[in-house]
Amino acid sequence: MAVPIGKRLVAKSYLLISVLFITLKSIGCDNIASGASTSDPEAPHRRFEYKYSFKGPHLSLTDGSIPFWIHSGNAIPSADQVRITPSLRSQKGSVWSKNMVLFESWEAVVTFRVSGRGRMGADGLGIWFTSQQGLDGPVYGAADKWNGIGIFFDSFDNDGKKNNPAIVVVGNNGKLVYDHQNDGTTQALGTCLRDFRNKPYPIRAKITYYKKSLTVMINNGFTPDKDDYEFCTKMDNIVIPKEGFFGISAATGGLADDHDVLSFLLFRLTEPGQQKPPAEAEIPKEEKDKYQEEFENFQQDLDKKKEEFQKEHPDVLGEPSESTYESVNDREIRQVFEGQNRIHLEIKQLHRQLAMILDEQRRYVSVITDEVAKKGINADPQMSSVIATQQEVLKNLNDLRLSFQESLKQVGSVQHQGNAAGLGTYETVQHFNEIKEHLHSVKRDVDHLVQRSPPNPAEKMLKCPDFPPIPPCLSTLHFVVFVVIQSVLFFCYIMYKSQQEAAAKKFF
Ligand SMILES: [Ca+2]
Ligand SMILES: [Ca+2]
Repeated sequence: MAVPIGKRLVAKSYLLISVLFITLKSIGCDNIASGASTSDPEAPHRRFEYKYSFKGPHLSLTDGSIPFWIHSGNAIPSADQVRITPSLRSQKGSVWSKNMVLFESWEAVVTFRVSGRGRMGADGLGIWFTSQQGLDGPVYGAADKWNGIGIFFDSFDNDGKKNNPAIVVVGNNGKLVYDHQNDGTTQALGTCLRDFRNKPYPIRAKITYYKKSLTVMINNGFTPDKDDYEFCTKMDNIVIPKEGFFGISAATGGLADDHDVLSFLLFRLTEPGQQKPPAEAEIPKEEKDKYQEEFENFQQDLDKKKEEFQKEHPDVLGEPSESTYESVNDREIRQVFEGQNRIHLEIKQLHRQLAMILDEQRRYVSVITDEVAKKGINADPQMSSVIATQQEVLKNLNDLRLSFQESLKQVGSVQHQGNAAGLGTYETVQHFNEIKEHLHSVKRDVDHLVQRSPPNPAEKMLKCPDFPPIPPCLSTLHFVVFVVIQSVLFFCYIMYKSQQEAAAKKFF
């Protein structure tokens, strides 16, 4: 099967990162260990073994495998943990170190969570050191008749003695069949009662095999303090295989828990005074060279790929993004929009002013009408003509206002369309034409008003400014001019009216 080069490269880089990360970690752990040994001369020398360990945040590779470990069954490795079993019924899973452990004394620190929604869970989790990898089987997901030692975190109370969850240590020489019905109590070398399910912090189990003694210490997950261990059990004169594999397995039954392992850290223990394993052995020279070579190859591949990509996509690199500069089209559209906005605002303002004038006009008309009503129907014919003219003015103004309203709508819709689909379409041009027509009709109305306003010869005495010649093309300036004319006209009317009133007073 051909694996894509990209994937392979990524996998390689992950492996390198993992190895580097674990190695760096080991330096840190080693320092801690050295610190401990200086305070207690009897304490063993402790050295981290990255080939038998895993932990986040780069626990698994992109292909789902764990460096130096194999997983089987329902186990699901992810970046920061291995879910040995999900909380589904009858699941089994396990992870096992690929390499055989060849040193005699060790300390394993396992961080895990057992969590489920029920008050009771099942079945439990096993930590193993056995001469063979027990990839599959009935004992917490691992093989029965194992040769070595199993530390079981038994969630389910099979014998009904209300003594679960419990931690049970069972040794086997490869012939014993695990006593599930009694929760292994008949075979237990050591045991302690601890509830390890659903704790706020992960559970930590520190299992030490040193000078033929096996000690199990538990951090109960109630505190974030990682070194807060409690004694669980200790077995002296225990003989376990000299060489073997580490494993973690879990199983669910009718009830189910998530069994998640966050890390497995292994330390090699050496008695003080004994010759420490050579520091060089941590990463043998040939292995170092191999990784170095792999890294260089990876770097070369990466550079090559980069070059190829640049060749294939010359437009992607080396050119500033197009958004930096404005194209001619974009600029035109922007300018049109800005112009549109200005027109829109001007028309709006005109509309408002027109409404005000209309109100004023209405007020005057009502005042005059009242006046006429008071004077009787046979009033001055001049007065009737004034009223008629006023009403005409009112009507024209109203028309003018409606026209403006229509224009406003048109401009608004054009802007909306422009925003949605860009400018320059046929519809837009049409809208512009319509607006133009409306504006022409407005102009006509204004002309009409100007012509009709002087109702009698008295008006002629007043000098109103000349109407400016209207250029063929319309602009917002013309609107302003119209409004000015309208205002002047209005002023003229007021003057005229006051004169009329003065004249009427003379009659009576
Ligand atoms: Ca059980
Ligand atoms: Ca039990």
